[in-house]
Amino acid sequence: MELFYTTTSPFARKVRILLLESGIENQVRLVLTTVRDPDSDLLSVSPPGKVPVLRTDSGIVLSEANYICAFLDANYDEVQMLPSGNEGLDLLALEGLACGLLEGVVIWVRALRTPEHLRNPKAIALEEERVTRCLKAFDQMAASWVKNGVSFHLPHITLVCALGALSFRLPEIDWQENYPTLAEWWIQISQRESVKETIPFE
Ligand SMILES: N[C@@H](CCC(=O)N[C@@H](CS)C(=O)NCC(=O)O)C(=O)O
Repeated sequence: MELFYTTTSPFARKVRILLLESGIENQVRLVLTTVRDPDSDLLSVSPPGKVPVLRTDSGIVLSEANYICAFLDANYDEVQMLPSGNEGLDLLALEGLACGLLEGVVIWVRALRTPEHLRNPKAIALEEERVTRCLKAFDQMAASWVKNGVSFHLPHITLVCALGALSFRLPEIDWQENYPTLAEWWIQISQRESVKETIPFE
């Protein structure tokens, strides 16, 4: 299998962390690619031209991080995206929140990177409010995560990717200052090899 990725993409990071946490990273060849680039090798593989993309051994091209994770979960015993039963349902609900935060962060960053004269202040404020609501919710939840020790399932991976993107793209937004419990969890979780190995860089 081949995983097309960039070092900055939080969506690709999600798949990379899942591979590392499952111990099957050696079964996948990582292909560093470029996006928003007319010469990118990715375009002939996947017309949307977004990362991550997974090309399976049989040549099927999968895009969208969540579908790639679902494929890995269904095909590799080592991968356990979510536990079964009520715990799994709670984590599925949490995964929805974490995906909402991740998308919010990406859209907010994109809106802020638009040249100033083309910016839409209402759209920017809306995304900022979305991110703020999600961060508040996670800060409250993080109290029991910090107290009860580290559990690390799919929503926690997604949350790491969202917080990592926020720190990487908008370091001036000091979320750790405003959400100290979440920051405490972040410090604990940042010790994991899968998290350290996938820190975004340009
Ligand atoms: N919904 C997609 C989003 C993927 C995505 O937007 N990736 C970004 C990098 S973070 C990308 O490839 N952007 C290139 C572009 O917009 O052309 C997923 O979950 O995989």
